[in-house]
Amino acid sequence: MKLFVNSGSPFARKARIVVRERGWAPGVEEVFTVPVESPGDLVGANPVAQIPALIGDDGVCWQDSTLICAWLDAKGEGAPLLPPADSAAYWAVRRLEAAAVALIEMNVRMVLENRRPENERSPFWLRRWEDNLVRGFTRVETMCPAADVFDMGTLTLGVAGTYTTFRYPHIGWRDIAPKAAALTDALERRQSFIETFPK
Ligand SMILES: N[C@@H](CCC(=O)N[C@@H](CS)C(=O)NCC(=O)O)C(=O)O
Repeated sequence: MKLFVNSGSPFARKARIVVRERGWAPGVEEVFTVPVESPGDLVGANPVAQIPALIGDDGVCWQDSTLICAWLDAKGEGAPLLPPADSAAYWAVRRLEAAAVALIEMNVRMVLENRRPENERSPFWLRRWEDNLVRGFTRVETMCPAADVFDMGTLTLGVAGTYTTFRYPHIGWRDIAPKAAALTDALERRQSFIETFPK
C-alpha cells in the first residue's frame, strides 16, 4: 500500500501512527509529498490533493484521515483503537476524536492563512480560528480520559496537542487543558509518536 504524507501534517501523522500501532508498517510505503504543488501521483489518489491519501494493494484509493484511520483500524492486527460499533464506548471515543479533529482543522486553517502574503491575510479569520482553538481545548479537557487510555480519540487528541505546540506555542493550551497535556506527554513516549514527531 502507499500512504501519501509529509513530515509536518497532523492529519497525515494520525494515519502514520495508526499504521504503526495496527501492524501495517511492513506493508505500507510512505510517500513524502508537497500537497500544494498537486503532484500527479497524489491527485490520482486524492483529487483534492490533500494528505493523507492511501492506495490499497487492490488499487482502491482512500481520502480523509478519519476514514483512512477507521479502515486501517478495522483491518489491522490485534486490539482495535475503536470500540465495537454502536457501543456507548464507541460513541464516546468518536466524540473525542471529532473534537480533536476540529482542533487540528483550526490549526491547519491558520497555517494556510499565514502562508499567504502578509497584506492578504485576514486578521478576522485568524482571530476567529484561534478563539475556536482555545474554546476547543476547553471542551476536550472536559472529555479527556486518564493519561494511560489509548484509543482513536486520545490518539487524535495527542496529535492535536503536539501540533498546536509545534505551530502556535503562544496559545498556551497546556494551561487550559492540563489533563489533555498529561495525556499528550504520555502518548509522545510511544514509539509510533516518536517516529512521527512533526518536523
Ligand atoms: N479532511 C482532511 C483534511 C486533510 C488536510 O487538510 N491535509 C492538509 C495537510 S495537514 C493538506 O493536505 N493540505 C493541502 C491543501 O489543502 O491544499 C483529512 O482529514 O484528511
